[in-house]
Amino acid sequence: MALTGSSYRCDAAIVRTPCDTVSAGLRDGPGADPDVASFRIEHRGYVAALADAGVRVTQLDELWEFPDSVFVEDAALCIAGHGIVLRPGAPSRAGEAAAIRDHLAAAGLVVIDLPGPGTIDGGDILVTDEEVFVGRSQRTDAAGIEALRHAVQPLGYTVREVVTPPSILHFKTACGLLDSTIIFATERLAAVGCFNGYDVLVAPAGEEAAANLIRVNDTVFVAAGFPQTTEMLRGFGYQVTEVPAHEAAKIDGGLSCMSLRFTI
Ligand code: CIR
Repeated sequence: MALTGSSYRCDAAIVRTPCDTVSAGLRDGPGADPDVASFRIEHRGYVAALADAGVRVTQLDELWEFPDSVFVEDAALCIAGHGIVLRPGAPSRAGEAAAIRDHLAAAGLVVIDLPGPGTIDGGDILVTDEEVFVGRSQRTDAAGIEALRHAVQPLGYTVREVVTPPSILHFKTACGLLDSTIIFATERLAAVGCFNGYDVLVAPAGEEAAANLIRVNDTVFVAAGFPQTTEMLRGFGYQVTEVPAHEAAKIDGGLSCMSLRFTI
């Protein structure tokens, strides 16, 4: 039986500095490029918020050859003392997995290399205390989910395969964990019924982009600019920190994507 809160309690995190080429990051549709200097300022704020929440942060050097490499979440899954090297589904991002591998080991995690041929992005994975939700998406396929199932079952987790709504990049674009049994999600995702057995708080209308929140120890990080969400969560007794992530959002990134969080 997993410890209550094991899914959001952490004492360490790995992040990566946004690189000079981040303006070429992948995105769905047209839109303004992120500004590198502004992105780095926001990233420093994100790192400071992690430290304030009691997390020791290891900041990796930028990788100019991978414009999206600031989104370390997609390259690995840190779970129960293990670092699972994933298989990012976008061809331009596949090499990010090898680039994170040694850092997982250096952090003291037991490294597991997910075998091919499937693909799976960390953004499609939501871990609760006992379950691993995985959303099948444009980036995450059946073979990738099967490989992950084999990797996490021996660690005591059950995999729940769900579907990432077609209009969004990743499953966690539309949801985040608030507590061991409470999930915050967009109305659309909640309506699918994939969270049976959990309580769901629905994102206020118009603030669906706030759904990619993260619980870090006793603090919930919510992207800045979503006042109804912040007020609602505070009303439920959560300690909320608003973290600016406007530049990440320009290339479809959010708060969960920018760190790997774990306990050592
Ligand atoms: C991408 O399309 O891969 C990046 N521009 C955004 C990745 C965001 N990652 C995440 O949601 N886990």
